[in-house]
Amino acid sequence: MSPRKARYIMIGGFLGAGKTTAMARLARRLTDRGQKVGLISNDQSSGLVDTAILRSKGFPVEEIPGGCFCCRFNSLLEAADNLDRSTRPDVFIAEPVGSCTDLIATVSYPLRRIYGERFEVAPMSVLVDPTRAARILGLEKGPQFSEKVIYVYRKQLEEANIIVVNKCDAISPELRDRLVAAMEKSFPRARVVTCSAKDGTGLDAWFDTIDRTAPESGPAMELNYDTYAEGEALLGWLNCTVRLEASAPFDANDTLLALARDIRTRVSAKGHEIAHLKMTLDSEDGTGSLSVVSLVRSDGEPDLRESLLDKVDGGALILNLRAEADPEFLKSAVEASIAAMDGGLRAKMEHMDRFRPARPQPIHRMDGAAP
Ligand SMILES: Nc1nc2c(ncn2[C@@H]2O[C@H](COP(=O)(O)OP(=O)(O)OP(=O)(O)O)[C@@H](O)[C@H]2O)c(=O)[nH]1
Ligand SMILES: [Mg+2]
Repeated sequence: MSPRKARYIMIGGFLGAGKTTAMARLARRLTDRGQKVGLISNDQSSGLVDTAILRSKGFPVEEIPGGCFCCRFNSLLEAADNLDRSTRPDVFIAEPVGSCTDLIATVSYPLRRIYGERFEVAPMSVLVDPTRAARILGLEKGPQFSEKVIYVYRKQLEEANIIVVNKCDAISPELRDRLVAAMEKSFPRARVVTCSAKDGTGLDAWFDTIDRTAPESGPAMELNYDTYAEGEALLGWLNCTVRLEASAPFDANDTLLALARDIRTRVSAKGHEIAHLKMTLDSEDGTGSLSVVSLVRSDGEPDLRESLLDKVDGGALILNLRAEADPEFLKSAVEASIAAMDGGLRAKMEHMDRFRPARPQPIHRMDGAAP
């Protein structure tokens, strides 16, 4: 391998903030400029919607299932090795699990200190969904997570080098400005930028900020790992794959939207807050195209983020749900919603994992970038 260094860019942020959407945008921009990219997705479990979305866009993706980057640090390096063998990326773009924090001390610093000859580590961006952030910072009212989940959320912002207020297409300029001011006040170390990963507004300024900002080298953020572990474990996690078949062609986009609404009704009826429900349906027609639906809060509307143009006879449904609820409850809610799907659909559950994330146990934790 040549001594050429690859850039390593981490895009963090809470569940549903828009990390995968932004990652695809950044990957496209770099590819258009002639650079080779390698994407790394990560989750507590396997069967990832994010990997399916990114692969459908034609990018090389390695998935690290079964724990966050800090706890699977060696897998992170293996993923980079695999991408090096297939693509030799100039830039790695990595999306950590959305409930994970302390990534500078446990991932960025170790990469710089141990593998500094191989990676040039960029400053860390942390994306926020503005509606979620406005509730957590007390600017707006609405359904909330409990205190220990909010602890994790705020810690993500505290360690950010760049805070990215995303989804500005979906809020008023007035709320955007109030959020920026509140972020600058509460998290003065970070640069705050705004964008819409969906329509592209503000992305160039953010990506330029990544290029122009020196990664920090100071002491690791203070973090109470007990509270962090408790906060993360309040979130129930469910990943499943379901085979759908129908006697007559059906509209996969409408099916996923209806399924998202039905799951939302069941979960919110019990007062649980959804962090992110995301689903893909692959018609397996050989085109690689997908129907993709996301829902990022219990009082939100499902978003048809990618649609299939033609009706389908069946396909593989991947469903990932993260909510502040008992995983067994999530299982019963999802099973009930799948059983209640209409349109003469037959559904066969092929794989299901549900659990609460285990206590984070980082392989490395470093108190600065220099030895
Ligand atoms: N309106 C709007 N929606 C966006 C924007 N960026 C992302 N979204 C939507 O937000 C939802 C979540 O986006 P993702 O990119 O999957 O978020 P994520 O942070 O990767 O989510 P997790 O991987 O589950 O943590 C999807 O419905 C996206 O279409 C944006 O700029 N504007
Ligand atoms: Mg994602």
